[in-house]
Amino acid sequence: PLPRPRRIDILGIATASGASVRGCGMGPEALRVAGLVEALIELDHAIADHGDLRRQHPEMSTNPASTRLPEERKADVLDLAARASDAGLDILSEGNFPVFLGGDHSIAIGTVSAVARHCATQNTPVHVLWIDAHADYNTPETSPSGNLHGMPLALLCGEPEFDESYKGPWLGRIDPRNVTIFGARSIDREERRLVQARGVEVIDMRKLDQMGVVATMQKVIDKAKADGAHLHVSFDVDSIDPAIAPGGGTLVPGGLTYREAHLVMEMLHDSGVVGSLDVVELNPFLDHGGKSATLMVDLVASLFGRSIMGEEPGPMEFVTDSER
Ligand code: 4U7
Ligand code: MN
Ligand code: MN
Ligand code: MN
Repeated sequence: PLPRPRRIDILGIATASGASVRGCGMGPEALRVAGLVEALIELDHAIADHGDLRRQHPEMSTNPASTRLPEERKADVLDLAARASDAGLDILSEGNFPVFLGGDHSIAIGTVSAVARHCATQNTPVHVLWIDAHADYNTPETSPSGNLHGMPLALLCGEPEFDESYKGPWLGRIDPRNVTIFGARSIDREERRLVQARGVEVIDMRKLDQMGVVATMQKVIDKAKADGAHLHVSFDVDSIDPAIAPGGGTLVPGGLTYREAHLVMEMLHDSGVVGSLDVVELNPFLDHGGKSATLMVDLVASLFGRSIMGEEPGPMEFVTDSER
Protein backbone atom coordinates (compact mmCIF):
# COMPACT_ATOMS: atom_id res chain seq x y z
CA PRO A 1 0.00 0.00 0.00
CA LEU A 2 1.18 3.49 -0.88
CA PRO A 3 1.91 5.90 1.96
CA ARG A 4 0.33 9.28 1.59
CA PRO A 5 0.03 12.52 3.56
CA ARG A 6 -3.18 13.57 5.15
CA ARG A 7 -4.76 16.82 6.20
CA ILE A 8 -4.73 17.48 9.94
CA ASP A 9 -8.03 18.64 11.42
CA ILE A 10 -7.95 20.33 14.81
CA LEU A 11 -10.97 20.15 17.10
CA GLY A 12 -10.97 21.64 20.59
CA ILE A 13 -13.24 20.31 23.32
CA ALA A 14 -13.09 23.13 25.84
CA THR A 15 -14.28 21.59 29.07
CA ALA A 16 -13.31 20.77 32.63
CA SER A 17 -16.56 19.01 33.48
CA GLY A 18 -14.80 15.68 33.96
CA ALA A 19 -12.31 17.13 36.45
CA SER A 20 -12.56 18.73 39.87
CA VAL A 21 -9.93 21.39 39.18
CA ARG A 22 -11.03 24.19 36.86
CA GLY A 23 -8.85 25.58 34.06
CA CYS A 24 -8.23 22.83 31.52
CA GLY A 25 -11.21 24.16 29.57
CA MET A 26 -8.75 26.83 28.42
CA GLY A 27 -6.40 24.15 27.06
CA PRO A 28 -7.30 24.38 23.36
CA GLU A 29 -6.73 28.11 23.23
CA ALA A 30 -3.40 27.87 25.08
CA LEU A 31 -2.18 25.26 22.60
CA ARG A 32 -3.09 27.59 19.74
CA VAL A 33 -1.39 30.54 21.42
CA ALA A 34 1.69 28.35 21.89
CA GLY A 35 1.83 27.95 18.11
CA LEU A 36 0.30 24.56 17.36
CA VAL A 37 -1.04 25.48 13.92
CA GLU A 38 2.15 27.28 12.88
CA ALA A 39 4.29 24.33 13.97
CA LEU A 40 2.27 21.94 11.81
CA ILE A 41 2.26 24.29 8.82
CA GLU A 42 6.02 24.60 9.17
CA LEU A 43 6.14 20.81 8.68
CA ASP A 44 4.22 21.21 5.37
CA HIS A 45 0.94 19.81 6.65
CA ALA A 46 -2.41 21.16 5.55
CA ILE A 47 -4.46 22.28 8.55
CA ALA A 48 -8.13 22.86 9.21
CA ASP A 49 -9.03 24.29 12.61
CA HIS A 50 -12.65 23.53 13.52
CA GLY A 51 -12.62 25.66 16.67
CA ASP A 52 -13.95 24.40 19.97
CA LEU A 53 -16.94 22.49 21.25
CA ARG A 54 -18.11 23.73 24.64
CA ARG A 55 -20.88 23.04 27.09
CA GLN A 56 -24.41 24.08 26.28
CA HIS A 57 -24.95 26.28 29.33
CA PRO A 58 -21.89 28.48 29.60
CA GLU A 59 -23.47 30.63 32.32
CA MET A 60 -23.02 27.70 34.68
CA SER A 61 -19.28 27.63 34.12
CA THR A 62 -18.92 30.47 36.63
CA ASN A 63 -19.58 27.85 39.30
CA PRO A 64 -16.50 26.05 40.51
CA ALA A 65 -16.52 22.56 39.02
CA SER A 66 -16.19 21.18 42.51
CA THR A 67 -19.45 22.75 43.66
CA ARG A 68 -21.44 21.79 40.60
CA LEU A 69 -23.64 18.77 40.95
CA PRO A 70 -22.02 15.53 39.80
CA GLU A 71 -25.12 14.75 37.72
CA GLU A 72 -24.85 18.06 35.91
CA ARG A 73 -21.16 17.52 35.19
CA LYS A 74 -21.88 14.02 33.95
CA ALA A 75 -24.56 15.37 31.60
CA ASP A 76 -22.01 17.88 30.22
CA VAL A 77 -19.41 15.17 29.72
CA LEU A 78 -21.75 12.84 27.86
CA ASP A 79 -23.27 15.62 25.77
CA LEU A 80 -19.81 16.80 24.70
CA ALA A 81 -18.77 13.21 24.06
CA ALA A 82 -21.70 12.72 21.70
CA ARG A 83 -20.85 15.90 19.81
CA ALA A 84 -17.11 15.13 19.69
CA SER A 85 -17.87 11.63 18.47
CA ASP A 86 -19.94 12.91 15.54
CA ALA A 87 -17.50 15.69 14.67
CA GLY A 88 -14.54 13.30 14.88
CA LEU A 89 -16.31 10.76 12.71
CA ASP A 90 -16.85 13.43 10.02
CA ILE A 91 -13.13 14.28 10.07
CA LEU A 92 -12.08 10.64 9.82
CA SER A 93 -14.64 9.85 7.11
CA GLU A 94 -13.08 12.53 4.93
CA GLY A 95 -9.73 10.78 5.30
CA ASN A 96 -8.22 13.44 7.54
CA PHE A 97 -6.16 13.13 10.72
CA PRO A 98 -8.02 14.47 13.78
CA VAL A 99 -6.10 16.19 16.56
CA PHE A 100 -8.44 16.66 19.53
CA LEU A 101 -7.50 19.31 22.07
CA GLY A 102 -8.80 19.00 25.61
CA GLY A 103 -10.21 19.72 27.89
CA ASP A 104 -9.98 17.15 30.61
CA HIS A 105 -9.46 13.51 29.70
CA SER A 106 -13.19 12.67 29.68
CA ILE A 107 -13.20 14.07 26.12
CA ALA A 108 -11.63 10.76 25.05
CA ILE A 109 -15.03 9.12 25.58
CA GLY A 110 -16.12 10.98 22.45
CA THR A 111 -12.86 11.05 20.52
CA VAL A 112 -12.07 7.35 20.85
CA SER A 113 -15.68 6.57 20.05
CA ALA A 114 -15.29 8.52 16.79
CA VAL A 115 -12.24 6.45 15.93
CA ALA A 116 -14.00 3.19 16.80
CA ARG A 117 -17.05 4.08 14.69
CA HIS A 118 -14.88 5.03 11.73
CA CYS A 119 -12.68 1.96 11.95
CA ALA A 120 -15.71 -0.32 12.21
CA THR A 121 -16.73 0.83 8.70
CA GLN A 122 -13.23 -0.06 7.43
CA ASN A 123 -12.94 -3.34 9.31
CA THR A 124 -9.81 -1.99 10.96
CA PRO A 125 -9.00 -2.83 14.58
CA VAL A 126 -8.38 0.10 16.94
CA HIS A 127 -5.43 0.11 19.29
CA VAL A 128 -5.12 2.80 21.95
CA LEU A 129 -1.89 4.19 23.41
CA TRP A 130 -2.78 6.03 26.63
CA ILE A 131 0.19 8.17 27.68
CA ASP A 132 -0.62 9.20 31.23
CA ALA A 133 0.54 9.24 34.87
CA HIS A 134 -2.81 7.56 35.61
CA ALA A 135 -4.66 4.55 34.24
CA ASP A 136 -8.03 6.33 33.87
CA TYR A 137 -9.67 2.93 34.36
CA ASN A 138 -11.92 3.65 37.32
CA THR A 139 -15.65 2.89 37.28
CA PRO A 140 -18.36 4.78 39.18
CA GLU A 141 -17.91 2.11 41.86
CA THR A 142 -14.12 2.15 42.12
CA SER A 143 -13.47 5.88 41.60
CA PRO A 144 -12.11 7.60 44.72
CA SER A 145 -13.02 11.04 43.30
CA GLY A 146 -16.14 10.52 41.20
CA ASN A 147 -14.47 12.54 38.42
CA LEU A 148 -15.12 11.23 34.93
CA HIS A 149 -11.62 12.10 33.65
CA GLY A 150 -10.44 9.14 35.72
CA MET A 151 -12.88 6.73 34.00
CA PRO A 152 -12.82 7.09 30.19
CA LEU A 153 -10.86 3.91 29.46
CA ALA A 154 -13.09 1.76 31.65
CA LEU A 155 -16.19 3.11 29.89
CA LEU A 156 -14.69 2.59 26.43
CA CYS A 157 -13.68 -0.95 27.40
CA GLY A 158 -17.23 -1.74 28.50
CA GLU A 159 -16.83 -2.25 32.24
CA PRO A 160 -20.21 -3.53 33.45
CA GLU A 161 -20.46 -1.04 36.32
CA PHE A 162 -21.42 1.69 33.84
CA ASP A 163 -25.20 1.50 33.75
CA GLU A 164 -27.79 2.56 31.16
CA SER A 165 -27.27 6.23 32.00
CA TYR A 166 -23.79 6.06 30.39
CA LYS A 167 -24.98 4.55 27.14
CA GLY A 168 -23.74 5.95 23.85
CA PRO A 169 -21.54 5.02 20.90
CA TRP A 170 -18.57 4.62 23.29
CA LEU A 171 -19.68 1.89 25.69
CA GLY A 172 -17.56 -1.21 25.13
CA ARG A 173 -16.16 -0.04 21.80
CA ILE A 174 -12.54 -0.85 22.71
CA ASP A 175 -10.97 -4.22 23.46
CA PRO A 176 -8.92 -3.75 26.65
CA ARG A 177 -6.28 -6.13 25.25
CA ASN A 178 -5.60 -3.54 22.56
CA VAL A 179 -4.91 -0.78 25.09
CA THR A 180 -1.47 0.20 26.35
CA ILE A 181 -1.09 2.62 29.25
CA PHE A 182 2.31 4.26 29.08
CA GLY A 183 4.07 6.27 31.81
CA ALA A 184 1.75 5.31 34.68
CA ARG A 185 2.77 5.95 38.27
CA SER A 186 -0.52 6.53 40.09
CA ILE A 187 -3.11 3.77 39.88
CA ASP A 188 -5.83 3.26 42.48
CA ARG A 189 -6.08 -0.11 44.19
CA GLU A 190 -9.35 -1.31 42.63
CA GLU A 191 -8.38 0.24 39.33
CA ARG A 192 -5.18 -1.81 39.31
CA ARG A 193 -7.17 -5.00 39.83
CA LEU A 194 -9.38 -4.12 36.87
CA VAL A 195 -6.60 -3.36 34.38
CA GLN A 196 -4.85 -6.57 35.36
CA ALA A 197 -8.02 -8.65 35.06
CA ARG A 198 -8.84 -7.21 31.61
CA GLY A 199 -5.40 -7.68 30.11
CA VAL A 200 -4.59 -4.00 29.58
CA GLU A 201 -0.85 -3.59 28.94
CA VAL A 202 0.63 -1.24 31.54
CA ILE A 203 4.08 0.17 30.88
CA ASP A 204 4.58 1.90 34.20
CA MET A 205 7.49 4.18 35.11
CA ARG A 206 9.32 1.31 36.80
CA LYS A 207 9.21 -0.72 33.61
CA LEU A 208 10.22 2.32 31.58
CA ASP A 209 13.19 2.96 33.86
CA GLN A 210 14.34 -0.60 33.40
CA MET A 211 13.58 -1.20 29.71
CA GLY A 212 13.61 2.28 28.23
CA VAL A 213 11.42 3.98 25.65
CA VAL A 214 12.81 2.17 22.61
CA ALA A 215 12.09 -1.41 23.68
CA THR A 216 8.69 -0.62 25.20
CA MET A 217 7.44 1.58 22.36
CA GLN A 218 8.69 -0.81 19.70
CA LYS A 219 6.43 -3.48 21.21
CA VAL A 220 3.42 -1.18 21.03
CA ILE A 221 4.20 -0.26 17.42
CA ASP A 222 4.91 -3.84 16.33
CA LYS A 223 1.67 -5.07 17.87
CA ALA A 224 -0.37 -2.39 16.06
CA LYS A 225 1.39 -3.13 12.78
CA ALA A 226 0.92 -6.89 13.12
CA ASP A 227 -2.78 -6.29 13.66
CA GLY A 228 -3.11 -3.79 10.78
CA ALA A 229 -4.55 -1.46 13.40
CA HIS A 230 -5.35 2.23 13.57
CA LEU A 231 -3.41 3.50 16.59
CA HIS A 232 -5.10 6.25 18.56
CA VAL A 233 -2.77 8.18 20.87
CA SER A 234 -4.30 9.81 23.93
CA PHE A 235 -1.70 12.10 25.43
CA ASP A 236 -2.24 13.45 28.96
CA VAL A 237 0.07 16.33 29.90
CA ASP A 238 0.54 14.79 33.36
CA SER A 239 2.50 11.91 31.80
CA ILE A 240 5.40 14.37 31.56
CA ASP A 241 7.43 15.16 34.66
CA PRO A 242 5.83 18.06 36.57
CA ALA A 243 9.21 19.83 36.71
CA ILE A 244 8.97 20.50 32.97
CA ALA A 245 5.16 20.34 32.61
CA PRO A 246 3.59 22.03 35.64
CA GLY A 247 0.35 22.90 33.80
CA GLY A 248 -1.86 20.08 35.01
CA GLY A 249 -4.45 19.59 37.75
CA THR A 250 -3.39 16.11 38.86
CA LEU A 251 0.41 16.15 38.85
CA VAL A 252 2.46 13.16 40.00
CA PRO A 253 6.26 13.26 40.42
CA GLY A 254 8.55 10.98 38.46
CA GLY A 255 7.21 11.46 34.94
CA LEU A 256 8.62 11.26 31.43
CA THR A 257 11.69 13.38 30.78
CA TYR A 258 11.92 15.86 27.92
CA ARG A 259 13.86 13.45 25.73
CA GLU A 260 11.83 10.37 26.67
CA ALA A 261 8.65 12.16 25.63
CA HIS A 262 10.17 13.36 22.36
CA LEU A 263 11.54 9.92 21.58
CA VAL A 264 8.08 8.43 22.04
CA MET A 265 6.70 10.96 19.56
CA GLU A 266 9.57 10.49 17.09
CA MET A 267 9.12 6.73 17.11
CA LEU A 268 5.37 7.10 16.66
CA HIS A 269 5.96 9.39 13.70
CA ASP A 270 8.32 6.96 12.02
CA SER A 271 5.94 4.04 12.62
CA GLY A 272 3.20 5.50 10.41
CA VAL A 273 0.54 3.65 12.44
CA VAL A 274 -0.92 6.62 14.29
CA GLY A 275 -4.23 7.82 12.88
CA SER A 276 -5.58 10.17 15.56
CA LEU A 277 -4.45 12.10 18.62
CA ASP A 278 -5.81 13.64 21.83
CA VAL A 279 -3.85 16.31 23.70
CA VAL A 280 -5.53 16.62 27.09
CA GLU A 281 -5.47 17.97 30.63
CA LEU A 282 -3.37 21.06 29.91
CA ASN A 283 -4.38 23.65 32.51
CA PRO A 284 -3.18 27.08 31.38
CA PHE A 285 -4.19 28.62 34.71
CA LEU A 286 -1.73 26.38 36.55
CA ASP A 287 0.94 26.50 33.83
CA HIS A 288 4.07 28.60 34.30
CA GLY A 289 4.14 31.19 31.53
CA GLY A 290 3.10 28.80 28.81
CA LYS A 291 5.91 26.36 29.55
CA SER A 292 3.76 23.22 29.43
CA ALA A 293 1.72 24.45 26.44
CA THR A 294 4.91 25.09 24.48
CA LEU A 295 6.29 21.67 25.40
CA MET A 296 3.07 19.98 24.28
CA VAL A 297 3.20 21.81 20.94
CA ASP A 298 6.83 20.73 20.43
CA LEU A 299 5.90 17.14 21.24
CA VAL A 300 3.02 17.21 18.76
CA ALA A 301 5.47 18.60 16.18
CA SER A 302 7.73 15.59 16.81
CA LEU A 303 4.77 13.27 16.25
CA PHE A 304 4.11 15.01 12.93
CA GLY A 305 7.64 14.80 11.62
CA ARG A 306 9.85 17.42 13.21
CA SER A 307 13.28 15.87 13.68
CA ILE A 308 16.69 17.06 14.78
CA MET A 309 18.66 16.07 11.69
CA GLY A 310 15.94 15.76 9.10
CA GLU A 311 16.48 18.40 6.41
CA GLU A 312 13.00 18.15 5.05
CA PRO A 313 10.65 16.38 7.42
CA GLY A 314 7.92 16.51 4.78
CA PRO A 315 4.43 15.23 5.41
CA MET A 316 3.88 12.35 7.76
CA GLU A 317 3.60 9.16 5.80
CA PHE A 318 0.27 7.52 6.33
CA VAL A 319 -1.62 4.67 4.93
CA THR A 320 -5.35 5.24 4.83
CA ASP A 321 -7.45 2.69 6.63
CA SER A 322 -8.80 1.36 3.35
CA GLU A 323 -5.28 0.78 1.99
CA ARG A 324 -3.99 -1.31 4.87
B1 4U7 B 1 -6.42 12.09 34.42
C1 4U7 B 1 -7.78 9.48 40.09
F1 4U7 B 1 -8.17 9.07 42.34
N1 4U7 B 1 -7.32 8.14 39.77
O1 4U7 B 1 -9.88 8.55 39.44
C2 4U7 B 1 -9.30 9.54 39.92
F2 4U7 B 1 -6.17 9.63 41.80
O2 4U7 B 1 -7.18 12.22 33.19
C3 4U7 B 1 -7.09 10.51 39.24
O3 4U7 B 1 -5.43 11.03 34.18
C4 4U7 B 1 -7.56 10.56 37.83
O4 4U7 B 1 -5.75 13.31 34.73
C5 4U7 B 1 -6.76 11.48 36.92
O5 4U7 B 1 -9.86 10.58 40.23
C6 4U7 B 1 -7.43 11.65 35.62
C7 4U7 B 1 -7.45 9.79 41.54
MN1 MN C 1 -5.70 11.09 31.93
MN1 MN D 1 -3.44 11.79 34.18
MN1 MN E 1 -5.11 15.19 35.10
